[in-house]
Amino acid sequence: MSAEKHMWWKEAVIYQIYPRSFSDSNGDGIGDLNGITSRLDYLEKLGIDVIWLSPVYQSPNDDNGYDISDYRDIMTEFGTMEDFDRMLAEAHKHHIKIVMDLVVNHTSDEHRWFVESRKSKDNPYRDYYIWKDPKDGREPTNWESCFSGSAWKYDETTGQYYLHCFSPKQPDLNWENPKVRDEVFDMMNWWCEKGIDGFRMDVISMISKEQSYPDGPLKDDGIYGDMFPYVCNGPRVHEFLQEMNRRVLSKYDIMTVGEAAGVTLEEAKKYANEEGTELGMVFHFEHTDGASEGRNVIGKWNYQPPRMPHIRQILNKWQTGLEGKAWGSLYWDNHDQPRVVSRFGNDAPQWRVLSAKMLATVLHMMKGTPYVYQGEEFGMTNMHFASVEDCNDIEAVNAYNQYVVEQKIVDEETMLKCFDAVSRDNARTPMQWDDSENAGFTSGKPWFTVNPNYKEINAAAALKDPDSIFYYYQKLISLRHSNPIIVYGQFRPLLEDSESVYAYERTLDGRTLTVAANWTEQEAACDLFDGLAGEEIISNYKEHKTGVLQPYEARVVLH
Ligand code: TEU
Ligand code: CA
Repeated sequence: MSAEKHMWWKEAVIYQIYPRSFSDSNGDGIGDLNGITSRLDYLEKLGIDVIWLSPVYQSPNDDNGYDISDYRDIMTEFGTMEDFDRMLAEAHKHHIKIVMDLVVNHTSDEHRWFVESRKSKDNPYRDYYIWKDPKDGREPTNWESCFSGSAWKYDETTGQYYLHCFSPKQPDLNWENPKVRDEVFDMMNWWCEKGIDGFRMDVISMISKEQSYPDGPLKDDGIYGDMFPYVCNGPRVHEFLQEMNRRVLSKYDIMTVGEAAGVTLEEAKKYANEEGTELGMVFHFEHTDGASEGRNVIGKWNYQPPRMPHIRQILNKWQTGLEGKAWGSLYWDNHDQPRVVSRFGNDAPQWRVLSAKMLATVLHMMKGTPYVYQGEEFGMTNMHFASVEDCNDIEAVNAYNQYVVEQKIVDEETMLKCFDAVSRDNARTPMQWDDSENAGFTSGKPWFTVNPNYKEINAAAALKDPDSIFYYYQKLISLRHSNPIIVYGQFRPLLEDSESVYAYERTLDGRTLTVAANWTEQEAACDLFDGLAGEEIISNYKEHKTGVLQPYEARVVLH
């Protein structure tokens, strides 16, 4: 028996949809809810259990929906509440649950709460947000926002600054104010009563700020300070989440996952504790935002390819560290990360399929709940950005303006090389459904550039090919549903000194699952399977060699 309690969401596989780029049903070039409904048969065939829906609420789209102006209405471009209700009902008929993206660290500056709050210092909504007087005639702290520039914006009307950890159109809510917590919990209960199946909680680790608001340590550019020590994992964050759990989460059989910027292993054990007093699980970022060792350019912007031993050390630390204490999430990419086969694998035509299957094996045989990002299941790749005009993402455009145009500390060619490697736009190119115009995503003009490789890389081609990445993901998902050892088996690292092979084993009730994967395009020494009597449950090769793993070869044997 495993140390962890058995829960449905621990045995599930989650599929993330970025609605804007998933499927357009009405020809306006923008993905929408009816488009999602039309693709449920495809998702049921893949075998996933849950859809995590990136935000679909009313929003001016300064940050593509992560700036919400009305939590109880659907973004006009995505459809209506009736469309949502139909999608929810159809998903449930397809045995698929729907988890909403809850963005409550901040709202849009067009939310009525902020429109009121900024009117005057004595407005009843003033303390829904974080307002501070100037300090020595300037911003209250030296903090840099996640989207470049100061994290404070001056408001002429009342002569104060407000905090925005992201864009100036995303003012941070003041969670110290019990009225804010009442509003948020009421809204969450409203969605739960509609029958949704859980929440992914956007930057939930940032809702409690250090109330002394100190300056942060200077960052690479020597101008702004790092706010993370004072906005991540703050003094009351667990208190707020335990209150959320009591007033909302504990009343429903739902799944929760916290996107926990800045989370450490020790903090994760609190957020996702097995007693269930806060959240079900969290996302950490050590293997993604921290994928490349050292800094190649500045901040997150680098193009250094990650090394497997660095990634293995991180993932093994989390696998062994959470064991029996808290549940983890497993992901390679999402709407904020570059495409997994380009970043961690090899998207050259001769290696793309093999390396994508290898990476999927490494992740899906681990302990935790796996997440599949739209298009990952058939190996969509990064894009090439020839100029900043090709970019849509506010994070990239602002970084270009700050580092290339204003501060001139990075040249344009280097910045674009970083965009090709790690820009969030890589994940936001339209879903490649088939080889027809615009990859079958829309009959109109797509809101964003379709990756030119859609002619070869698309879902229709994958469905026709029994050896495609799609059917490999389908098998991995099916194996997780039918083998408790994959869900609850204890994790133990193997071959920890290998430069090329990532290996580990899982044990449960006297049985062992041995997993090994060669991360390189050369043969690599590995004798784990030599003479091993057992059942090979999955591999990306049909023939094997003694003593070695072939290029990008992955093998899993149950014995
Ligand atoms: O992301 C929070 C966050 O930390 C990311 O901005 C991450 O640091 C960065 O993208 C790494 O490159 C969440 C959402 O996932 C993101 O899409 C939003 O832009 C952000 O919060 C603000 O809501
Ligand atoms: Ca549309």
